[in-house]
Amino acid sequence: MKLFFAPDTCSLSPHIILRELGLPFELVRVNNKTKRTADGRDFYTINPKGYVAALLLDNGEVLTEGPAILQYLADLQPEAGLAPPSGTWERVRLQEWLNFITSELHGGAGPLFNKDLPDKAKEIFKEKLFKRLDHLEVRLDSHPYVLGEQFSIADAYLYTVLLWMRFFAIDLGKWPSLQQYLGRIGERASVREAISEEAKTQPVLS
Ligand SMILES: N[C@@H](CCC(=O)N[C@@H](CS)C(=O)NCC(=O)O)C(=O)O
Repeated sequence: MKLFFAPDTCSLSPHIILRELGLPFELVRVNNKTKRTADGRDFYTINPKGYVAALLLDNGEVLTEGPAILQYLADLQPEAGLAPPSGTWERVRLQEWLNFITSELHGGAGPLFNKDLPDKAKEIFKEKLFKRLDHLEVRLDSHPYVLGEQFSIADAYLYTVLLWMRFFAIDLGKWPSLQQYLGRIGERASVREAISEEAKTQPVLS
C-alpha cells in the first residue's frame, strides 16, 4: 500500500493506524500547493479531488476520505480492536464519532487555515468550534478514549485534528481533559513514529 500524505494534515491519522497495525506501506509526500508527488506524479491523477489522504491499495484501487480509509484499515485486522465489528451498535457509535470529527472539527477548523479570511469571520468559526470542544471535554473527562476504555481509529483522527489548534492560537488549557488526552495519545509509539517519519521526508519542491 502507498499512503499519499502531507505533513501537518489529516493524513497523519491513517498513517498512525498503519503503524498501529504494523502493516507494510510506503509513504509518498504530496506538495499540496503544486499537487506534485514525491514520486514525480500529478496528484490529481491519483485523487482527482486533489487532497490527502489517499491510499493506493495493492490491487490498484485508490481509497480517499479519512473515515473510509480508517475503517478500511481497521477491518484488515479486526483482532487489533481498532474498530468494533461492522453491523454492531458499537460500530454505529464509532461512525457517529467519525462523522462528528470529520464534519464538526476537521470541516469546522478548515476556514481557520484560510489566510484571506478576515479575523472577524474566523472568530465566528472559532466560537462554533469551541462548542464542539466543550462536548468533547465532557466525554474525555469521564473516558480515556473517544469510544470509552479502548484506543480506536477515532482517537487517531481526533488527535490529528486537535494538534491543529496550535496553528490557530487556541489554548487547549481551557479544556483540561482534552489537553491531557492530547498528551496521552501523543505518547503512543505509533504516533511518535508517524510524526517523526513524516518530518524526515523531503519537501516536494515543485
Ligand atoms: N473530506 C476529506 C478532506 C481531506 C482534507 O481536508 N485534506 C486536506 C488536508 S487535511 C488537503 O489535502 N487539502 C488540500 C486541498 O484541498 O487542496 C477527508 O475527510 O479525507
